[in-house]
Amino acid sequence: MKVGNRMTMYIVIGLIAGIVVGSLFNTMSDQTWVQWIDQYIFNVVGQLFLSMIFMMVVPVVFVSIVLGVFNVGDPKTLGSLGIKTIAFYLVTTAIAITIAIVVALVFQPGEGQSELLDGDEVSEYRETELEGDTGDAIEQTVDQTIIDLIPSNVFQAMATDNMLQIIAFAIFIGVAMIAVKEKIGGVVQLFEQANEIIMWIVLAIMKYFAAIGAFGLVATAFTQAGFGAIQQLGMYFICVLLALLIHFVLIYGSVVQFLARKPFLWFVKNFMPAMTVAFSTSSSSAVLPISLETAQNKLNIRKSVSSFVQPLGATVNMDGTAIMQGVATVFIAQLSGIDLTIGQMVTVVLVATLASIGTAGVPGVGLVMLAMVLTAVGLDPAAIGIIIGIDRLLDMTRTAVNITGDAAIALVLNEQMTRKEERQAGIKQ
Ligand code: DAS
Repeated sequence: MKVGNRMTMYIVIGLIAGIVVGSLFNTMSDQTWVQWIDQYIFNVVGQLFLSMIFMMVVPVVFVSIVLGVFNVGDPKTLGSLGIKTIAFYLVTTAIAITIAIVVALVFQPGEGQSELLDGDEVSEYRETELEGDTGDAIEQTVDQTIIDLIPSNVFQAMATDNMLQIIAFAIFIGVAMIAVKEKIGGVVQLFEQANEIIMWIVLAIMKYFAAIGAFGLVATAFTQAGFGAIQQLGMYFICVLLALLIHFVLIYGSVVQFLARKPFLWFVKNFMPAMTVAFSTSSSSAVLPISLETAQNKLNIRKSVSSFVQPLGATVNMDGTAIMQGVATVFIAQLSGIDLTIGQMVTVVLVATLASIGTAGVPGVGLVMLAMVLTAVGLDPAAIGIIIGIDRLLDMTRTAVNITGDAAIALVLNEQMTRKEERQAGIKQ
């Protein structure tokens, strides 16, 4: 079973229907019957679909990385692949934030809107969301992210969806399987068969539930936020989308065209099924099974590269999120009448890059990390309350960008591995 174009079309139809119906319902959101339909139909349908996909994430990540590491074949190649992967991820994220800051400085979305800081949203957010001093979280993030890389209890890591720890444990298993491969033939086959079963389940979920699930998730988001929320924050919304578009076309276009030497339109067309699911679910983790299947079967990326690079990217590489954080930080500084210094902008780049490393790809996680970025540059984290209303709509787009970056890097590394093998084959001849 594959992620076909027909399924992608059905998901897109579900998305469009969700946007139309949700926007219409948003104009009547004070009606009880609208609230009932939103809560008991849209939200339930959407969350059921999301839960089915989330059910498969830990098995997919664990099995695919074990097989990916084992199929890479030797720890030296794996080490080189790992270093290149992290390097590419950090560079593209830093570029993403820089693009975001430049766009926000040029278009000044926060100019003349300082009254937004006095709105109820800020005080409500301060009372409800901000617990403790997020400023401490930054120091904790640096050493804690390093310490937290290794699970002290693998079952707890899996039970709490701690993706970095699951990835670390899977890497250990994969390397060990390489070391003792003469003695474990059956185990490799077991993992390969488990992978077949898991991927069949994921694709069946997509085939039968993705369209209706996408409709439910988007309909409830637009019923609650609606285009009305965008009007007040139009410039902020446009700046985030513009920065996402520039990064998507300029950076990923260059990476795919010049580093992977593949036509960018071919890449976008073939990766579209994963992008539509990412847009629907607003979760890099939830879309991971589809990202892997699409990358391996449509972009022809080796399983060993795809199943190592993409799960890692779904957790540590969030260019779209970084872009939102870059624009939001400049936006909130402008609301506060503060001109960020170059030093503060560098801090934003570093903290936003670091903040994205330790967090799983789930809906809204970017906004939580934004509190740390704002605190790092001395801005009031409660100002997040201003943008929380439309964040769900932006989350859809930036999540699609997040996973596309992972696939673009996987394509480059796959191409480099192919060229290396061709060179070695040429040398042998
Ligand atoms: N929804 C997150 C993801 O899954 C991104 C974000 O919240 O910014 O990638």
